[in-house]
Amino acid sequence: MFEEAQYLAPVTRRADGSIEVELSRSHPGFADPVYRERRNRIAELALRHVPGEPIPAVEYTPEEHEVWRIVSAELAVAHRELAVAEYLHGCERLALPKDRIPQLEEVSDWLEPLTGFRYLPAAGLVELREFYGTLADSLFHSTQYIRHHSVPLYTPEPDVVHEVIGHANALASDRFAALYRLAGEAARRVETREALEFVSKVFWFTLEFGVMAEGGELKAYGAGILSSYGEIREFRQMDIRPLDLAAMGTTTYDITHYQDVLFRAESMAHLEDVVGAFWATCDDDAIARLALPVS
Ligand code: NLE
Ligand code: FE2
Repeated sequence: MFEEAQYLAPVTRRADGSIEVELSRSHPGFADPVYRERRNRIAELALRHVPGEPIPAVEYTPEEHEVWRIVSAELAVAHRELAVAEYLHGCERLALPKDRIPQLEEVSDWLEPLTGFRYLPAAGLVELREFYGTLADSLFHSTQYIRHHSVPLYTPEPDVVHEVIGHANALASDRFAALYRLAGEAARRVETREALEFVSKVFWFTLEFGVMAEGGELKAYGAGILSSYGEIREFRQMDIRPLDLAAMGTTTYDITHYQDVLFRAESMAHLEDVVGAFWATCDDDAIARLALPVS
């Protein structure tokens, strides 16, 4: 979670010290007091995490595990048809459970021997530089709550399905993990807010919502497409544009609905050559030149 951070529900502390997650009126769980209480408890748990200590385990309810089972099953079918091979390779290596929500500590223990990545719990919004910067240390900030059961096919708000099925499977691939780390290094290197936002938008249009040509078809590798069994069935109909750093870094997007503008890499190597090399070397000056309006 990060840029999507704009959508993340604000977390506030009440006078009595308890935690309140403020869901917006349009959130499917807004009028569900049981869901809202769950969100408050899970945010509290994340806030209790001490760096270096194991991530506090959430005792998920049978209903929450059921949401995971439904979404996992739908996504597994969609992925075989619509996900890039490198992501499927990550799925095979990580072998996530399909019958229950895994704990972030478990996900970390499975990922670390593969690519070095571990997860950190996030109660709510994580500041942009912190979210991206820690990727350079092979750390991924993640929410722990699950989407509301009434709308399992899509949530604009990153949840544990998105963070784990979308991102952890990619982070189990050496090639994708290397790209995440390079994004983190870029976020640490740039100084201005504008440059940081440019780096984060390139991340949004690639590791979050990227698509790729493969075997004469269009496949998805972005975690935001790969965690929504609604959106993954639609991406081929969207406005598909060629991979272009200046365009990705300056195009605006609305996180509350399916993404209608997507950028296509021609292969993994093409993504690495263009986006990986950009993150590996970019600085404020280079980004300022890229961000200049074309006259
Ligand atoms: N739209 C994604 C999903 O439904 O899984 C989550 C948000 C990605 C930014
Ligand atoms: Fe994400």
